[in-house]
Amino acid sequence: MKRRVLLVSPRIPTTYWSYKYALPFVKRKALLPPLGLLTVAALLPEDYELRLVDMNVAELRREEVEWADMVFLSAMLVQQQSFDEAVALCRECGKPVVAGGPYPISSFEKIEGVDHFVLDEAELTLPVFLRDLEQGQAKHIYRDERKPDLSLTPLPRFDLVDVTLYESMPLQFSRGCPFDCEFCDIIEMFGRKPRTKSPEQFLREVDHVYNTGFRGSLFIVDDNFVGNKHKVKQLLRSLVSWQREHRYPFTVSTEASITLAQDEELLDLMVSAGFTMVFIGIETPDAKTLAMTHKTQNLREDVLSSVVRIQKKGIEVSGGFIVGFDGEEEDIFERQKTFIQKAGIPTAMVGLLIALPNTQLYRRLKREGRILAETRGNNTHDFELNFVPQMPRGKLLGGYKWLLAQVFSPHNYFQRSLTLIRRFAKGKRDRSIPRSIRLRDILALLRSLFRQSFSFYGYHYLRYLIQVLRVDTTLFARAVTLAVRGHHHIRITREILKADAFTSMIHETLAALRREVEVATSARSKVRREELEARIHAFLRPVRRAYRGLSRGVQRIVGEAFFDFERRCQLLLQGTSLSYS
Ligand code: B12
Ligand code: SF4
Repeated sequence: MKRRVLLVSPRIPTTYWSYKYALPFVKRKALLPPLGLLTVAALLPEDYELRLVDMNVAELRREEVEWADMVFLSAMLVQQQSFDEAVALCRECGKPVVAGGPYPISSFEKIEGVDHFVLDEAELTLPVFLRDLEQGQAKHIYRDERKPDLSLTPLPRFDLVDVTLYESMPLQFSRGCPFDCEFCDIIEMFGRKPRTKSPEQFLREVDHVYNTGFRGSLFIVDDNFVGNKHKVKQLLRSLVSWQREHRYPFTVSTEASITLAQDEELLDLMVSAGFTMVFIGIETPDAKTLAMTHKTQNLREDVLSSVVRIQKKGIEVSGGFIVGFDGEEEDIFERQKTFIQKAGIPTAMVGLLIALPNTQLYRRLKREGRILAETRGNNTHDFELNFVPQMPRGKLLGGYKWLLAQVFSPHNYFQRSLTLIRRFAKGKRDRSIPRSIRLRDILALLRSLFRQSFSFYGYHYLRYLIQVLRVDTTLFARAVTLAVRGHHHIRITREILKADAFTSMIHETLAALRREVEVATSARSKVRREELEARIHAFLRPVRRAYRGLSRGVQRIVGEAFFDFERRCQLLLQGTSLSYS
C-alpha cells in the first residue's frame, strides 16, 4: 500500500559538536545530515512518498506532520528533549510514530508515545515491520541482534536533503570495532567484528554524493575506520583512483583507533585518498587507566609519538579525552592539559566519563551500586555525573571545569594550532594533491579575518596567523580553518563555564536566602518585616545585575534557571509576609 512517510531528525543541543559559532563563517546550517534516516529512507518501498525534516536546519511544522501517514524518528540520547517534543506533536496530530537509532535502541523501555520501535540495524528489522504493517498486524517492538552484511545497505537517499545546508556529507564504510573499551556502546550495538562494504559499493555512494553537486568535506562515520586494515587498504586504493580521476573534489575525515599510526602504508594511502583529519579516542595519558578501561590498543606504543607521526603526514589529529575514571589521581587534569598541548591537538574533545546504557561500564557500576541516574548522553561541556566517581565529586567537577578553561583559552588553542601547522610543515606532505580554493573558502577567510581580528581574542588570532605565514604560506588556508573551528570552541566553552558559574551563584543565593528567612522568622527573632525584605532584595540585586551582564548566548543557556530563581524568590517574599501577618 502506498504511504506517506515523514522522516524526522530531532535537534542536537548546542555544544562541542554543533559548531554553531563556526558554521556561519561558511554559511552552513548544520554539520551533517542524518545518515541513519537517509539509509532507512532507502530501505522503504519505492512507491512510498517521503519527506525529511532535519530539525537542525528547519522547524518541524504541523502541516508536515498532518501530511504524513506515519512519522519515522531517529535520535541519539542527546536529542531526547527534541525527540519528546516531536513525539508530542505527532500524538496531537494523531499520527503513528516509528522510532529507531541509538537512543531508542538503548532506552526504548523508558520512552513513551512511540507506536513501533524498529530497533537494531534497519536492514534486518525494517523489512519485517513493513511486512507486518501491510498485513495490519504491526507489533510494538522489533529487534534482531544479528549483525547484517553491509552489502544489504542501500544507497542513502541524499536527494531528500538540501546538501547546500551542510558542511559535510556522511558516508559509512564499516560497522563494528575489534577493540573492547569498557565504556563503549558501539561494540554492544554493532559488534566486535568489523563489517565492511565493498570498494565498489562505497564508491557508488561517493559518486552519488558527487552527483548531488556537493563539494568539500566527506565524513566517514565509522567508529573505527581501520578496524579491518586489509579491507580498508583495498578501499583506499580505489578511492585514490576515484579522487585522481575527479581532481579531488572531496577532502575526507574519519574516526579511527591509534593503531593507524603503526601502519605506514595505510597512512600513505589515506593521504593520497585526500584524508585531512582523523578523530582518535586517546582518552587519557595515564597507562594504568588505559589498562583498567581495556583500552590496551593505546598502550602498544607511546601515544604522543603516534600522534606526531600522523600529523607529519599532513593529517590533523582530533582527539577524545576523558576524565572521571576510577583510580585517577588529582594531577590528572594537569597531565591531560600538558599532553593535549604537546600533542598539538586543537580540537580536543574533553569529556567527563559517562556510563552509557548497555555498556560493560554501566553493568559494572550497577553491580557496585554506583549508578545514580540514566545519562542525558552528552559528555562534553556538561557537568552531570550519572555515577558515583572514586575521586570526590566536587574535585572531579572542579578539575574538569579547570581543564576545559585551560584547553580552550585563546592562548592555548592557538598555540596548539601553531604546533600542528609546524608539524605539517616539517613532515613530508604529498604536494601532488590539488587543493582547490573555492569562492566559498575565500569568503570564509574574509569573514574570519574581519570577525576574529576584532573579537576579544583578536591579539592571539592575529599573532597566530603571522606566525603561520612565517612557517609556510601554503598552509595558510588550513590555519584559517583551524581558527574558525577555534572560534566555536572558545566561545562555547566560555559561555558554558559562565553559565555554570551563574547557576552556582543562583543556588548559593537561594540557599543563603532560605537561611536568612528561617532565622528572621523564627520565634525569638526581632527582625522586622521591612528589614527582612530589604535584606532579601539586597541578595537579589547582584544576581539580577549579573544576569543582565551576561551575553545573549549565556542568557539563553541559563534563562530557565534564572526565571525559576525569580519565581522562588517571589514565593519566599510572599511566605515572609505570611509569617509576619
Ligand atoms: C555522525 C555521528 C554524529 C554526528 C550526528 C550528525 C547527524 N545529523 O546525525 C555528530 C557529529 C553531530 C554527533 C555528535 C555526537 N554524538 Co554521535 N555519532 C555519529 C556516528 C559516528 C555515526 C552515526 C551514523 O550516521 N551512523 C550511520 C547510520 C547508517 O547508522 P545509524 O544511525 O545507527 O542507523 C542505523 C540503525 O540505527 C537504524 N536506524 C537509525 N535511525 C532509525 C530510525 C528508524 C525509524 C528506524 C526504523 C531505524 C533507524 O537504521 C540504520 C541502518 O541500520 C555514531 C556512531 C555510529 N557508528 O553510529 C555516533 C553516535 C551516534 N554518537 C554518539 C554520541 C554520544 C554523540 C555525542 C553526544 C558525543 C559527545 N560526547 O559530544 C555528540 C552529540 C553532542 C552534542 N550536543 O554535540 C553515540 C550515541 C550513543 C547513544 N546511545 O545515544 C554514538 C552511537 C557513538 C558512541 N557510542 O559514542 N554524532
Ligand atoms: S576503539 Fe572506539 S569504537 Fe572501538 S571499542 Fe574502543 S571506544 Fe569503542
